Amino acid sequence: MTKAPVKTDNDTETGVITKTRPQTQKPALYKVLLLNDDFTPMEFVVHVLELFFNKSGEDAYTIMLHVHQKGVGVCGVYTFEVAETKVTQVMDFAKQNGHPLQCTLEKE
Ligand code: TYC
Repeated sequence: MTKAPVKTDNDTETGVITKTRPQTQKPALYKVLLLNDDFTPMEFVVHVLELFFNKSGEDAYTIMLHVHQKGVGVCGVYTFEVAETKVTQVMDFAKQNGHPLQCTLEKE
C-alpha cells in the first residue's frame, strides 16, 4: 500500500511508502486419522464418518474399508482446533457406544 504524499509546512512533498506483504501465512493443518481394531463394527465406523466428517455413504464406506485393510486412514484435514474437536467427538461417541475405536491427529 502506498500512502498519498503529505504536504508539509515548507511545501516540500514528503511521502511515506509503506509496503505490506501479501497475507500468505497459512494456518498449520492436521490430519484426523482413524485406526483399525478387531471389534468396532464396520457400520459404526461408516456412521462416524458420515456424522462427524460429512462423508457420503459411499465415501464413508470406502474410507472405512481402507482403514480396515491398511490399519489407518485419513478422515479429513483441518486446523488444529477443529481437528482436536473431531477427535474428541469420535472418541466420546465410540466410548458411549462401547466400541474401542481410536481416532488421532497428525500434523500435515
Ligand atoms: N476391523 C473392523 C471389523 O472388522 C472394522 C473397522 C474398520 C474398525 C475401521 C475400525 O477404524 C476402523 N469389524
